[in-house]
Amino acid sequence: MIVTGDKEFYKGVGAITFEGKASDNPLAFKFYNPDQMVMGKSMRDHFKFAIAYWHSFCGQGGDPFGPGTQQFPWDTSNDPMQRAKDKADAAFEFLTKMGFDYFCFHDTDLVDEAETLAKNEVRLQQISEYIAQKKQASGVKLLWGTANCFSNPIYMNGAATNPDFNVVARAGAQIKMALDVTMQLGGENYVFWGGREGYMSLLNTNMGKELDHMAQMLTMSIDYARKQGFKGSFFIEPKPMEPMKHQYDFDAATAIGFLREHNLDKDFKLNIEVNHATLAQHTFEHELTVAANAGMLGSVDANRGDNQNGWDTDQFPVNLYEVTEAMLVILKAGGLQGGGINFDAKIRRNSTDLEDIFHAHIGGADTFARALIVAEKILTESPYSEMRRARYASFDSEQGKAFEAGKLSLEEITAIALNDRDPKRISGKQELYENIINQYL
Ligand code: XLS
Ligand code: NI
Ligand code: NI
Repeated sequence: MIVTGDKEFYKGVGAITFEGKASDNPLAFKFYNPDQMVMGKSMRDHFKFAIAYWHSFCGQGGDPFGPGTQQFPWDTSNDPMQRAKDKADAAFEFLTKMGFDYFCFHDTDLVDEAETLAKNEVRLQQISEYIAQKKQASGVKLLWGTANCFSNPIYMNGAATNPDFNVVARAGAQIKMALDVTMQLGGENYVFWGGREGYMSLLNTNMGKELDHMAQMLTMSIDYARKQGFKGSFFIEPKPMEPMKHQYDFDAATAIGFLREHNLDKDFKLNIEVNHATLAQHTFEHELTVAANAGMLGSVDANRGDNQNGWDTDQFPVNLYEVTEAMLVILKAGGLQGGGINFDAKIRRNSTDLEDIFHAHIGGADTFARALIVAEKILTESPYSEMRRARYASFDSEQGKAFEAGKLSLEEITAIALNDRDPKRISGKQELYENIINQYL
């Protein structure tokens, strides 16, 4: 059901439905068919597609060289509360036209920050009540909320890792208020992306102290939310750089090590973002695999980077080969734990029609849907799984099993090597694996 406010913002666009590959309607899904079953689960449930409030309803295309290029018709009132309500109307109209079930937000996306924290809390509570009604009317759910502890200049030296305790306390208050809104709106998860948690120079930075402070803030946040009855997951979203030269949550492996060191691994999982993976010189597939191996594959921020430059371009996903590799990892891991696919992506600065945002999300959803169908076929019809199993078959032998179980000493393994055999040369067959992916695309 489409839910609009007093006025309709996306005039001329109705409900986006599945029409199949043969359709030439640009405002229809070609592959994403929400109720289609794939490996025993509907596409809707595999993905839990979410829209990112910040990119789609706040960011107007400004860059370091010039202001925004889009004129949002919901961003006109002089009253910040009215603007926030109009923005919520636009968000829910868009969501319900797309047929997506989820959204994600930062506290500061919902309503402009007031001059003081206390006034800000009042604003947040008001908009939270308004959005709760829109949720009720539409059935749309909240995948996760988060606190923007990076845009306000007060955080220029960090938030939880700020050298000044007064700023750390302010960050704590902001996180508490964002958690409150997330819980009021039935949020299924809560995200920490360490925007300014990192350093520009080690000369003025006590890294050990700052990391301990960060862990302390996460511990306090968990304690508070659990006390209020919050059952969802907390996610860390790794990113290696930008805005800081070095971000503390550099990549999945770094974040997992940090969480385990500070006993946070029971409450936390990871939110893996494609463009953050590539900024860390990894692939999306690599970061997903590291998280899955640790049992911490929580959620995905879907987008893509650009091979020709080295920053977070947050483009919508189109690369079928890359997303198929990712879906293979996600399916093998048994799906995402509690999270979904949040389009943390923005249209280009010169995409200025109101309908462009529909094309962007349709393309992203279709890319994931197509990749899911292909990945299912690769797993169930192709020799891929058997080839991977056979590659490690020697560990199914008696001695191989004993090694894996920790029952062999270095002397014993030496004796096996001396007695038995010279290892054969066994091909890794990478090109064949690559061809199999192509064959099923
Ligand atoms: C920025 C991050 C951010 C988080 C939420 O690069 O992706 O958008 O997802 O704070
Ligand atoms: Ni990002
Ligand atoms: Ni993100």
